[in-house]
Amino acid sequence: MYFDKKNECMSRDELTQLQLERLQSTLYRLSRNVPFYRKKFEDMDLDVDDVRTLDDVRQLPYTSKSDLRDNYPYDMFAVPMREVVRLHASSGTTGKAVVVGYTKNDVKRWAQLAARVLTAGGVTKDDVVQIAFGYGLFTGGFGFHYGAELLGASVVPSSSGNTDRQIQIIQDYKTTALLCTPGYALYLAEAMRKQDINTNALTLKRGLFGGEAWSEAMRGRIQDGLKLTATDNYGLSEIMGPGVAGECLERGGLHINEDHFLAEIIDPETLEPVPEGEVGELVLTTLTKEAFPMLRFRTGDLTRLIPGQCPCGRTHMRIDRIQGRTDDMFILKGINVYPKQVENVLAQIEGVDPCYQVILERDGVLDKGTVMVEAATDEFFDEIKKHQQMCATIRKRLESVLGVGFDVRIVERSSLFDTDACKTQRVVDKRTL
Ligand code: DLL
Repeated sequence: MYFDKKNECMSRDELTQLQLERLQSTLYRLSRNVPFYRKKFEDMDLDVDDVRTLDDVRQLPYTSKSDLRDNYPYDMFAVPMREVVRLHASSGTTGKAVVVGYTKNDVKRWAQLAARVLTAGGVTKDDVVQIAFGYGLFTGGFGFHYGAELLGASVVPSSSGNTDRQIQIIQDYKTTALLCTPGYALYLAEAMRKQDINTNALTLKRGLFGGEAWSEAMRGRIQDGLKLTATDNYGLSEIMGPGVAGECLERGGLHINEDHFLAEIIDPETLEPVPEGEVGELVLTTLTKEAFPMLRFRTGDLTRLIPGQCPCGRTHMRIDRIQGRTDDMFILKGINVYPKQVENVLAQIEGVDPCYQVILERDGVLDKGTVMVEAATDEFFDEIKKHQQMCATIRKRLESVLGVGFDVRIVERSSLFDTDACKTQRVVDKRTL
């Protein structure tokens, strides 16, 4: 099932030509209307007419998150405010939030792209779609909302939070498709387990999750817990919100809506393209955005291109699930550690969930790291010896794989999930300089 077969399945040649034309008109728009880019082009002695092939994109400047912060709130807009019909903002957990704007056309296209990823994830007009992403400045709620309406589905804008009410809505409204962060999906599953709700008797069929990093192990637990088919959805406010890329039911990677976004994967150190299939930083250029076009935006998200064509028939390339961020590495006792490495160790240990949090503290002059991990069952809490053995096993494995020691604490299921933020913060660094 496709929402827009013509564009989702167009030949690669046609797609390349379309991308080039759209890139060129985006460059004109930027050099005409955004002083930041005009100045960059001038400083680099760059004539936009010289961009004649898609490879020429490599001569163009990157845009970083700090460029956006420096131009807060409206200086990156390429249209006057009277043409802007909607404003959203990035979550702003690391510094000032970025404000993004949409024209009427942007909002219309956003709905179409959200409808595409919803359809790819198995949602149809016959579905009752419960959107438990936050409605507000966060793009998750509204972004999916208009896409689901455009599809003709019955939309329940339940927004985030209030778990008991969400569960009641799932049961009473006979929700068939659930949309939220993967962390919240797991939290809902656990809340239902505690309430002895028979999830086999629910009408849930599809789950479209995204907005934060998750793993195959988490997918498995969500699917088992909620009895639905879970697909991964990627997007970011700076580029549009949800609808940038999404998995089809083959679940072999997330198709990027390439007729609207040009993707590159670069080495974050050298800024050169990585060989096809290797992990690097995802860089995105918008090809049709009017109010907030972005040129080579460095997302900070690490992924790789999945080579080959997807059996679903879509010709748009796929990226692997996001494997982390360029800025999420931390240093403990001189050793570089990525949260993904911690997660990989935990995923191989039976009895604990892939839900974890790393706490970094300073004890006098010494750094200390603690890995908190949720138990898969309640049994560890009943038997002290078992609990201690399990902690020791995890400690040993972490040390041998990461080369640095952590304390380990096993905590109850769902206890690490932050219901306000609707996300689990993976690394909490309490060390002060
Ligand atoms: O999270 C947009 C969104 C909403 C996407 C709902 C999907 C579903 P921001 O708040 O700007 O926008 O956060 C964007 O979240 O750069 C990634 O680091 C992370 N992220 C988003 N989706 C995924 C995903 C929305 N599927 C930032 N897997 C991005 C891993 C994700 N990380």
